[in-house]
Amino acid sequence: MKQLIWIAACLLLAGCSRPAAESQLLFEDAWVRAMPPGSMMTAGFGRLVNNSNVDLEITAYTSPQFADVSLHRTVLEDGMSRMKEVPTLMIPVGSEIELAPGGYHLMFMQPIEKQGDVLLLHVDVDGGGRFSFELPLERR
Ligand SMILES: [Cu+2]
Repeated sequence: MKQLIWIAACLLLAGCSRPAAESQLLFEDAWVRAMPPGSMMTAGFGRLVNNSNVDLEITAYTSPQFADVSLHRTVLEDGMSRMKEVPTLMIPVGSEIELAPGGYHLMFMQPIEKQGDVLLLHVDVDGGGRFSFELPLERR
């Protein structure tokens, strides 16, 4: 039954081209830092888990609430902390990638509409699948 609901939600949201059983991506413990008034960007964290039976390569992130969403990684270069965009992210079968302060993180930039309590995030994977997540905005 859970599977059926997932498929229905998936079709409703974006028209996935693959059945749910073939490609399942989870976003565990996901949260987005609540934005102070006037702020133009924020960051999201959690664990992206490949629960499917194929490797998943993430190729795009979008949200109806932001004009620009991308994956960044904070790296140390010459003792300086810098953020670099990560255009694609491969998550092998059965593995997970942690997004945490100081490492990988989602950057949400150029807010389009009022944020409320929840952000909608679409994650596109190579081959045409799309996964959608609702991420809570939290003050941490
Ligand atoms: Cu960043």
